[in-house]
Amino acid sequence: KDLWDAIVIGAGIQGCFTAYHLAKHRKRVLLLEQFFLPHSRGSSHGQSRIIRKAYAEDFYTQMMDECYQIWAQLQREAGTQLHRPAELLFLGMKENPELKAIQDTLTRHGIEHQYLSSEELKQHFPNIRLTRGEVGLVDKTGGILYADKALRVLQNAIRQLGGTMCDGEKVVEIRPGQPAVVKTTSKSYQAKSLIITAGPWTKDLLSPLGIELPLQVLRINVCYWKEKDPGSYSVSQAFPCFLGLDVAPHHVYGIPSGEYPGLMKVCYHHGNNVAPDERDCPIAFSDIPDIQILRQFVRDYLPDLNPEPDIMERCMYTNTPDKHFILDCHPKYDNIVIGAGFSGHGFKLAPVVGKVLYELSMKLTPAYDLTPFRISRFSGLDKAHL
Ligand code: PYC
Repeated sequence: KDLWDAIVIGAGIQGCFTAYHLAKHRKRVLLLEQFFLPHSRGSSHGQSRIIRKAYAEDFYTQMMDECYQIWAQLQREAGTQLHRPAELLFLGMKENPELKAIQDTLTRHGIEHQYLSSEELKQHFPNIRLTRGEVGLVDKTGGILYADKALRVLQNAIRQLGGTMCDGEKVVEIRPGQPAVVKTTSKSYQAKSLIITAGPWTKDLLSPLGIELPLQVLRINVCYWKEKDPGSYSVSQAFPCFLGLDVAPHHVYGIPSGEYPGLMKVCYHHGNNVAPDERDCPIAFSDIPDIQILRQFVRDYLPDLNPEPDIMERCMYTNTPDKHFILDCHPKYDNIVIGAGFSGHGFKLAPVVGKVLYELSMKLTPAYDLTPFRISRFSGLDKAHL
């Protein structure tokens, strides 16, 4: 009775989708979360995320097909709107190799898209100022996911499917073995398999288990900017989500106004290194270099926004060196599964990530080629070295 089929550590979007698939398949699943739910201390909170099929890599685009189906199914099951269509505009220089690779992927997969010359881009979106003659590529499958709502709906679904969630319990020790033992601040549990989806805390959980994953944790400032003329960048006026490729050393992305009326989300896809428990320590505005980059971007490209952030929220990215996820078993303990390194673009892909992690934990063969996501791609982390 006290032996769980699976324990999932971390109730962010990836852990929740993993628990959802386990519970759907009638597994006895326990989902552990260190903070009381809901919370905003990790990487899955906030009002919105971008959803898109457009990627330079085929493997993400292939996964996105099924992701859209599962998002739609969850939305139907819950009777709650979790997704709103909104075109996704890539803004970049004509010769940008990433832009070309994305266009090629969209063409190869027969996904509806539109290439816009500088002139066409100006006509389509007159309130974007093109400072360097950028061109556009529009993914017509793009949209906005309502992130907080999605997480809430998913957690309700896990309970309804018979899964158990314990929040406010931090994992303090993992003892590998069959069964594996998980000790938290209040209890000890046993399971046939463990899935670790602890976001920025993953590295510290895995160090005592003999692997040092090359994960970099970044503090991300999620900035909202006021429209001078309310509604001019709004989703209801068909303003798109966008990803700016050549506008700064890392991408800048935006989500049209709607979630906070009159405010548009424009963020830098990078930040400062941070220890996850120190993310919310006060930091002087002047010490945040990405805000300066964003101010300049807003001034240059979005002239109808006030170029000072109006609201700043916080989030974290957990990046791998190649920005591809880690979806694999521990090299030494094959009943410990790891989902990590979502590198700021994992939310939309969580339905399939969760399915793959469930399958790995149950020793099933996922339908996707997991080569890009293996731990062994990092030097010194293949089985032979451990
Ligand atoms: O869709 O990859 C994405 C994205 C960029 C920034 C936030 N989400």
